[in-house]
Amino acid sequence: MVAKAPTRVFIGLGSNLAGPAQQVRQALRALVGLPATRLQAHSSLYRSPPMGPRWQPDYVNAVAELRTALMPYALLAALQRIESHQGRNRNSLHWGPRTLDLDILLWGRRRLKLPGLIVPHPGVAQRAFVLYPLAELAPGLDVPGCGRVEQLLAHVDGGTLTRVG
Ligand code: A4P
Ligand code: MG
Repeated sequence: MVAKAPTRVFIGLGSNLAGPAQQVRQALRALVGLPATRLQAHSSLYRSPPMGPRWQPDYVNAVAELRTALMPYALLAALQRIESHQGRNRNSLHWGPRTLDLDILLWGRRRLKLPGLIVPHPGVAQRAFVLYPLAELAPGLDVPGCGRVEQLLAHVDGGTLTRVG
């Protein structure tokens, strides 16, 4: 299903298995191939220690900006197909290691609370590995219900985040 006017949507990408930086780059290429969607820009890649169980490898994260005419559930389904294609095991531990995680961070200025789809993605405002790439990509961006990205950045610790070359 497609909407009439494209919406500005931000996607969070994360990986900590099977060549995380390569996984993120492969996923960015997959986003280019989505129907009724344009990949407008993407951030640098950032490495950080895991949030959640400590025994897992470091993550590589990035944020992508899309213009899409897809409806929210259609985009979510397409993102889950990309995750599966890149070997995502959906039955594994909560906040455990994964080859690829694609989250819908923001959907224009909308707030969605639908079964299986919450936007802004819960945790956007508290996670350095989301806020740093988001601020790089969209300075001054307002996160609906949370505030400007720079204000949110002031409350997280970016000290363990490093840019991947
Ligand atoms: N879902 C609801 N809202 C959304 C949304 N906005 N975007 C539902 C995408 N999915 C959404 O997701 C579980 C369910 O969330 C889906 O069925 C979907 O309908 P999932 O991807 O299967 O599971 P998950 O990713 O393990 O769960 P969760 O709670 O989304 O995990 P997070 O929040 O993504 O955290 N440490 C670092 N440094 N970097 C990371 O990227 N990521 C995680 C996972 C843990 N630690 C990390 C990182
Ligand atoms: Mg997820």
